[in-house]
Amino acid sequence: MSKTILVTGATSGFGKAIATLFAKNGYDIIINGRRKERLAELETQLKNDFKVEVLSLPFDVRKRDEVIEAISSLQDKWTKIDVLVNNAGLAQGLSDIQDGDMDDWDTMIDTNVKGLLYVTRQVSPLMIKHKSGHIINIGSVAGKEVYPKGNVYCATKHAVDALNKAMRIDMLPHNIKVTAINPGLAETEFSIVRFHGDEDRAAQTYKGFEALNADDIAEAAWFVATRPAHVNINDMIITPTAQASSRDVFKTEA
Ligand code: NDP
Ligand code: 8X3
Repeated sequence: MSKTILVTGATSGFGKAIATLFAKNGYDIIINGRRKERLAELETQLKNDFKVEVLSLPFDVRKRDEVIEAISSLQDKWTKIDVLVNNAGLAQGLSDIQDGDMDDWDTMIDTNVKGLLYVTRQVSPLMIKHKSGHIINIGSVAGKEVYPKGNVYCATKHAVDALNKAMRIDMLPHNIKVTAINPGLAETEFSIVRFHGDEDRAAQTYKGFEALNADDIAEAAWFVATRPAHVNINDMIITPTAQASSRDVFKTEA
């Protein structure tokens, strides 16, 4: 019987690459995101390219009722979720704390922390029922250390780090694996979102070195999901070769 993965935030970046790689390897896929047209496009593409079953499940992870409604509406076939990737997330803004935009703060906290919790709260009981599963949390190097002006985004990813460790303990009796993948600088739509659509400023972030790409993270997700039953990868930090930490990036040009 084929396996099923649910990927939040699959309309772009890591989530899209993860959904695509798992589909390529025969998984049936539940794809989530808010942009329905992108989900529909990806659904068609994955079905055509890989002949797997794909279910688009649009919802906003920040909206508790939408999350509950979406997961509880799943037909039986889709309720045995082997892998959940808590990937939906974002940074908005890059400011000193005294200048921060409080709407940006709310969005980051609601998405990266509360959204991850809402989805996990709905999916983990399904995994427990089947006594198996794997929750992969997409954290960040920003969850391991802070950097200037990163304050609230870093705080949300530190929360993901803590929740990953806590979930690992809570899931132990249920034979459910829990893994954090913590990427460094990766070129996706992340910085365009962070800078509120300013593509030039976003592109500047990745100048002068080779950033990670979404496929690098998809390969890491595939690696952790395909270890033998007795092996759990707890925590993984992946950076570009040119990046040693949030603040140490070797750039050949500014
Ligand atoms: P992208 O902006 O390319 O993708 C983000 C995805 O999250 C989109 O599919 C978006 O879909 C989804 N999303 C955002 N808000 C919501 C929401 N409220 N409900 C449902 N889905 C949502 O960025 P990345 O792929 O780079 O980011 C993925 C994750 O990786 C994030 O958690 C990010 O913090 C983390 N990360 C990114 C790094 C990087 O440098 N790129 C490094 C380390 C971690 P839609 O807009 O359609 O809802
Ligand atoms: C994204 C990586 O360094 O921009 O989590 O915070 S960084």
